[in-house]
Amino acid sequence: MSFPKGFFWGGAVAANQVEGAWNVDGKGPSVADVATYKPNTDVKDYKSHVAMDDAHIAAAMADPDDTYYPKRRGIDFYHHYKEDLKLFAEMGFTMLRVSIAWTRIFPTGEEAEPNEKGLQFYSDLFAEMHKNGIEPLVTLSHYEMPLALATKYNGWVDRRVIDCFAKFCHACFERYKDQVKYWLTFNEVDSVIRHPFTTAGIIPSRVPEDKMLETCYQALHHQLVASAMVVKDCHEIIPGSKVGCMLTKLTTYARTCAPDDELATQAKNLENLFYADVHVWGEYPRLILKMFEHKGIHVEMLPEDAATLKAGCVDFVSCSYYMTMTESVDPNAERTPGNTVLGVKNPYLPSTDWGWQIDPKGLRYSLIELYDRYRKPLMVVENGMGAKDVVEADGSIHDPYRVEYFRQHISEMGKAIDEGVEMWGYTTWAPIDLISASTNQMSKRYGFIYVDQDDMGNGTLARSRKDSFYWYKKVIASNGEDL
Ligand code: BGP
Repeated sequence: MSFPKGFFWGGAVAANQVEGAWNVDGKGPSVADVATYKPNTDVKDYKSHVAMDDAHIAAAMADPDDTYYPKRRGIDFYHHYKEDLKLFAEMGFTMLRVSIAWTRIFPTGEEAEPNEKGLQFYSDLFAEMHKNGIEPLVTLSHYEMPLALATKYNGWVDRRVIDCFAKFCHACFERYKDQVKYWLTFNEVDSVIRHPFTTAGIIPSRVPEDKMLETCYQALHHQLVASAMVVKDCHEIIPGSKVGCMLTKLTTYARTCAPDDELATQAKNLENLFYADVHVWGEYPRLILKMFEHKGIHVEMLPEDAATLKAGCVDFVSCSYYMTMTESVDPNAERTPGNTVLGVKNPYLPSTDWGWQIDPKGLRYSLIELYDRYRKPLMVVENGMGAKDVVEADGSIHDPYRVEYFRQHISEMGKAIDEGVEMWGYTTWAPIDLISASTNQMSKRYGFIYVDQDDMGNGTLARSRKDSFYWYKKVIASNGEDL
């Protein structure tokens, strides 16, 4: 297996899942800060975010007790980042994917000037990364838009949010132009359709049910236009910068080879890829515009949007990859949850405790598909396994399941590279335990580094190395040879 020289190895996190300090140094509340954790429930997906309405938001903001809002405390990366970066450097990381919390820079999204303390925090963070030999990969929007834009405009449904975002990104490019070369615009840009509040600040109770899908596509269109605008801006401000799109890669297999299953599967895959199509090609695929027409979906596009999309094509394609899904037209086919989706169960695959199907070969399949379609360099910027870890009496944490998950996925990624796929890097989700995006649980752990904190926020926040820590270190040291 031959990972290219200079291949980036590392991990990925999002501000709202690690930083904490949600109302410190001028930060405004984001949509993530009002998502509730309900104790004693077997949460497997985004229930609390889906049920979001104005009354819930008002109650969350009036709640003096942060206990039920785990993203407000994260793992206190805001104050622990130096220690955490040292641990990442010890594993040999050459890249760390982080996001910038929009609300640290523009607390309500509409201030005339950026918040200096917020800007300084990330300046310090990037400086510390470089000191540790770690290249930053920065996501501009990772499920953490200003709550004020959600309540005032119903989020990305309103076209005015484009300018708010462009202003935020411009401030970031200006400030970090000498520190950050690699950027991503929207995390999992496709997930608006599945989780409108978290990803686009759309308050579902404000939208008639039969208009929800159209509303989501409208918000998505605004995000796609915004993304293209900021790609162009980044290229102008930071010569040589590389800006990518980020897709939830949900490769779907047909449950059977019955033609109806195959057609349903093809439709799923076209829908999944269309987001990246627009980013890479700068235009909507004809098949998707037809699909809108057939479903009676009207997306308002201004005449100038076509030129904007064309002028802001991305330099590379990135994705999260956790699982594949299966499709069937049989309404009785057994279902299983996946990353932000519910799909048909694949009888050939094992699953995690949260029902996410484990499919390392699906990663190879997905990379080949993406490279063949786009002919752009790829990065896998999220891949990992949520699991319940046990701390032994002596403090050690044995996580062979995690090692096995990564061993197989990295091996398949190596094979894809051998087959000709061009790849720049791989950042695992997540190198350190953090708050789960969908469930808000702490106990759904992803890290090589354990963080002493439970679902209710009890714990010392002490960091410790799991067995997988030493394994990943060895993988990086051998540039993926020693798995
Ligand atoms: C992706 C998100 C991440 C992340 C990951 C794991 O969809 O981009 O933010 O959290 O999934 O999901 P979860 O935390 O729900 O297990």
